[in-house]
Amino acid sequence: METTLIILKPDSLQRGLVGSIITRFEQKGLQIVGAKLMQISPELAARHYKDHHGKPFYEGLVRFMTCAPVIVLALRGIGAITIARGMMGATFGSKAAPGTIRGDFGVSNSFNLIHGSDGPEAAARELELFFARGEIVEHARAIEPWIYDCSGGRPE
Ligand code: 3AN
Repeated sequence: METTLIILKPDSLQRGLVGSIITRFEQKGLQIVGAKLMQISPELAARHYKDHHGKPFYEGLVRFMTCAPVIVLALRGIGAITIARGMMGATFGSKAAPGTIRGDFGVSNSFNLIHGSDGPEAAARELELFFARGEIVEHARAIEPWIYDCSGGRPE
């Protein structure tokens, strides 16, 4: 099982798309193990986007991410990181394929609705940045045996 960090960016909340986006992840079968509304501080944004520091879009990106509240989610499932990235679509709304979150809900390249960790190392680092100890609650889902085939002893 893998856990990934998802951020529903300020445009998702301002445009009232939170429910639609979370519904997609729920319907896919990913489990919500962390969720909170928060306003990202410039310091936290700088730590989160440290790899983009110095790039032409960096200042605008930090301004955007800190301008209004976001919702952060911890989503869990087998292959959750790759699955969530696929569901998000390409970085730019103008290029993202129909059927993806960015492809269906946005046209902007900067206001692209959602962030998702791009690998296991990033996921571990980002989950620690955004969730304090105890805020991620791993729990059994009654529906689990219908989400995964558990007949072989291991979920598949
Ligand atoms: P992704 O979120 O698809 O993994 P990254 O990690 O390449 O994309 O970029 C992080 C964020 O920086 C993107 N979500 C997007 O908001 C912003 N970004 C990346 N490249 C550009 C760009 N050329 N112009 C404006 N914003 C950008």
